[in-house]
Amino acid sequence: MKALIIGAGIGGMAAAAALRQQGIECDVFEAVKEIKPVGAAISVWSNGVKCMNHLGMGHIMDELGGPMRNMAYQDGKTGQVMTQFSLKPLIDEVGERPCPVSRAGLQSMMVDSWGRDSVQFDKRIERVEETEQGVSAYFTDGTVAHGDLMIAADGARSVVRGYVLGMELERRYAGYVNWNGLVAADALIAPLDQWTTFVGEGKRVSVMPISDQRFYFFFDVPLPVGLEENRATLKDDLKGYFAGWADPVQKLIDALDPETTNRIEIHDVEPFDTFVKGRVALLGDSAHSTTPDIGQGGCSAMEDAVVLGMAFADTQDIESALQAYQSKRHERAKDLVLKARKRCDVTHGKNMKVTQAWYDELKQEQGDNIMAGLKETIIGGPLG
Ligand code: URC
Repeated sequence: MKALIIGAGIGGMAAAAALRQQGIECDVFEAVKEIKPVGAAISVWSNGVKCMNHLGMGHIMDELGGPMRNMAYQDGKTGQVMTQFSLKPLIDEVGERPCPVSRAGLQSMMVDSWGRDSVQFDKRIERVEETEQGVSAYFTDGTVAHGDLMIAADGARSVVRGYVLGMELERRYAGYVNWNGLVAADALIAPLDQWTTFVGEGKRVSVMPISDQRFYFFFDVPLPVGLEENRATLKDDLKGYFAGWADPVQKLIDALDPETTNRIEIHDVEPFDTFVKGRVALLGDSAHSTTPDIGQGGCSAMEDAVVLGMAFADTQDIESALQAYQSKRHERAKDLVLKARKRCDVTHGKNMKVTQAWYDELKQEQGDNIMAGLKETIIGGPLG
């Protein structure tokens, strides 16, 4: 049996690993010559780490995961700590740690784990054709690949999604712009072993420790969509949006490199239930594109891959296995997208009264409520 994997991002490489564990041959195709993720880093929460372990890629987490042991919220303006606590009770309870990782590092190590020479780059899919016997991928360079099934991990702007759903979906603007990148970890910005978030005015500034004494940082500002983007004014823009914010925030802006800082208008896609048509399955962002607000985009793709592998462990009948994959995944994936959307709205001042109430809550928080929310998200995954 041979699978065509469309996309060599997190979802595609996780799917290839999962199918290989079931003895299924995979040909992997990637649209671009060189993958350049739009996010500098990504949170792999404990559910994602469990998936990576299950898929034989736990070593990547060991190597890339940052020392995120504590969590804190601080008032953006005054810098005052609103809540600060150890994540140990959560880690002990769910049985695995969270691993914020560099996106480029993760991407590269996942491709290496599969075999870099076994990924065909510069292969952009244009069209899918299915017959009783199999499925064909037609690429824009005029070439065609044939397989028994197709896993379309071709991202939030998936081409294959239109084929599976029979219609195109619009992405929904989530209402905020996110600037993200990596800087040298600096204790004057935040403790080196802590996920620290400064909040105020519906904005947020956050740093997460990743490997090699670096911070993943992101700045979120609620803004209209389609504003001009200009690297030359990036620092001044941030200085403007965060005028009067506490010293660590100013230090972070001073420290960042505008050349390697990404500016993303955050979108998601309204959840849908159909991930599969015949021999073709959507996986990862193509099936459920989320805002990053609960750090579950990558994890959800990894979960898809694990469940896909489990489905083929149960049956080698392609259509039955893909149907089982869909029925086990669509509710969970939808939950995560909607949970992220809800958090997004509270965090980013969709209704400032609600956001203010959240700030007030944070000042009373001992960690239990936040960890209960994180736990619920984590244990809802396929590996518990
Ligand atoms: N939570 C995360 C977030 N990661 O775990 C992450 C967030 N990355 O709210 N936002 C973001 O950009």
